Amino acid sequence: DDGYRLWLRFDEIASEEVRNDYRQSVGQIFIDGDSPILATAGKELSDGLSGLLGQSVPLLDRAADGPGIIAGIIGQSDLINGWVTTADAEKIQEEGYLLMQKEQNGQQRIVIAAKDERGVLYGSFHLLRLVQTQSALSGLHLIDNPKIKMRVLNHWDNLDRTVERGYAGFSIWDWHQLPEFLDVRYTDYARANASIGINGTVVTNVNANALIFRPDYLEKVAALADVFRPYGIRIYLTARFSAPIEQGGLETADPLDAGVQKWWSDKVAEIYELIPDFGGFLVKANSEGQPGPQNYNRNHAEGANMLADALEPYGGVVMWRAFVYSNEEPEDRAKQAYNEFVPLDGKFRKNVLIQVKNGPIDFQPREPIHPLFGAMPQTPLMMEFQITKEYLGQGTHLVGLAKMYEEVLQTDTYVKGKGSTVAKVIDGSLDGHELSGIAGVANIGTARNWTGNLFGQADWYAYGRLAWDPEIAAESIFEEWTKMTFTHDPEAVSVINNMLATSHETCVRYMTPLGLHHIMGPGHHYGPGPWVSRMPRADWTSVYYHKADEKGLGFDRTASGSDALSQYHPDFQKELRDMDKISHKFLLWFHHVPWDHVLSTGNTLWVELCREYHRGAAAVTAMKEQWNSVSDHIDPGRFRQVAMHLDIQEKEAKWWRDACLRYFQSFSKMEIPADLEQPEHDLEYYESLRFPYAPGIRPRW
Ligand code: BDP
Repeated sequence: DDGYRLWLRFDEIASEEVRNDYRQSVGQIFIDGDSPILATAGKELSDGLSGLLGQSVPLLDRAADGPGIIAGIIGQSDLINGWVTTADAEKIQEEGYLLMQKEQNGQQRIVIAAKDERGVLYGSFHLLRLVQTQSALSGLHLIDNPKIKMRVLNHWDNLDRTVERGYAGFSIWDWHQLPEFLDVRYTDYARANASIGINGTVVTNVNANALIFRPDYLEKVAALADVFRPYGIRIYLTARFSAPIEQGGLETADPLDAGVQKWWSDKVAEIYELIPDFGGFLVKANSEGQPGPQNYNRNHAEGANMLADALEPYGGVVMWRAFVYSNEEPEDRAKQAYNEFVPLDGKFRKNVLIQVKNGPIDFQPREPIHPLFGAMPQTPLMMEFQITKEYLGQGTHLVGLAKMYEEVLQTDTYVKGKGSTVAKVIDGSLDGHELSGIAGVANIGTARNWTGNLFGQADWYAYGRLAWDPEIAAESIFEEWTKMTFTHDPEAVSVINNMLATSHETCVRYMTPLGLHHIMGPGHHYGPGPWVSRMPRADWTSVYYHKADEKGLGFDRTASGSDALSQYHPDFQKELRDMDKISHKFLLWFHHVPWDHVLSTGNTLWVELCREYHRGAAAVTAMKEQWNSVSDHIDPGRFRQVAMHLDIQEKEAKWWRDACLRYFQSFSKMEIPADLEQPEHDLEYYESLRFPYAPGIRPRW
């Protein structure tokens, strides 16, 4: 097995008894209604259940006697209306569904009822998941509504098929052969996304190329949109702010210029002519060299609103990123987005969302939440998570990201009292926003198993499930995924879940323990590089972030330092202000701590740092043993893929540990405790390593 089928594996259930049981309840299907999305639901149910039950589960053209599945839209299907109570119907929202087992007038049914066709599709996938994980259907009665409206993937895919920060091969979009050639992967991609509730995709890189707006490219985009539509997925594009110059031949891209405004309105009209359900634009402006409104002395709101006005007549939105950089190097980059965006709260059009990375720096193994969450109550804020592992072991390390997503989503901002979690900010409930959204930077490529590292599939899966409902516990997502992907053996499931559940903390330990951050190799971000000190900008170096000196280690972001801490709510600050009370997770993020300072563990900072690095590396060795213990339950092809990656991860975890300890030791001048394995090489050796072809580097246009 090579992993191509992801979690959508519908192999025959091993136990005949279980199969027979399901045959009684889901042996036939009737979908009342006719539309491409309903047809998808029917086909998925029929194909999936036929595989699982080992016999054909037919899609009927009318409801037959005898037990089976009926599905349809409330208000449109008389049959469905007859099965759903008003009380239940009222609870179902857009894209949500009711899934129940019910007996009525002597008929046994599994009912999937929704207010719209996407709801029926999502309910169908939920039912498949229940059968795949061998859950009981009798007495089933659940209503599930998505908490977040726009659940999108962001592809950092370039038109030449390279993928920025991609570790799974090349881009799956074959622009050259589009629109005529439609790779079967486009359909399989859409299925996989629909199965976890993802309803949008931005197919182009945030470092955008205006060529996408050329008429022939728009036809290619339209061809992809046509493939995605029956799966309920809308397409979005990144908009390069200077496109009116590059594609329109104008002299300016000033958002207040009438000619520029007209160019965008005309372009948007052209897009909607081809793609009537086009979603809108994602924009990276005035960041890392990307053009933006500030080039014309306009602010982010003026830039975003100009595009929003062009999209508004068609119901399109602008997702405007808060990942900005000033040209001058700031004393603390962590403060910048907040400083630029908070004053603009209330100045954005209704169809603008601000897309904010989970933390204030850049997708580090662990960051505190971004201070913008909760600080712009008048503006819908989108979460941007990275699914691709730019800073977390890239293509080779097993790191269950759902734990990290959960930690971020459940963090309390305190802005409206206790319980004002990040999840409630982004689902719109805290401030009563109509629009809500979440984005995940995709980890998908041409690799046969889609994500390169097999366990990367778990991150894609978990992202979709949390986008649907940010309150789902990571552990229950791991359990679903493991059962759908690998095995039902209870022992093996628990071992694999444990690997997923602990691996994020493990990665933090061997890369950036105690709140360290941004100490990776330069440019490609592969491997350790705490010594990096010469880059075009100081805030691209490592020394800028760890501030190691003979006294101690860490970035003082309290009032005695950059005071970035003051950007958070006072109750949030309280937990972090004091270096003796702060959680060790964020110690060196917010404090410059003396090497000999004694921490709550009883160890000095130096000793704790050494022990954390060693705990991390040791946990990878343990993970290898755990994986070996489940070998009987995994097919040999996939077992080996994972085993080989774990070997690399073990080697690299030790490399991280030894390189970082050697480097920090040159400041602390203290010994690594004698009971710990000593680094194999000296610092010069680690510093001398070069990786000119490490994957995922940004191409220079
Ligand atoms: C950083 C990446 C860079 C991206 C940038 C962004 O290193 O490749 O372009 O973020 O999010 O994480 O725009």
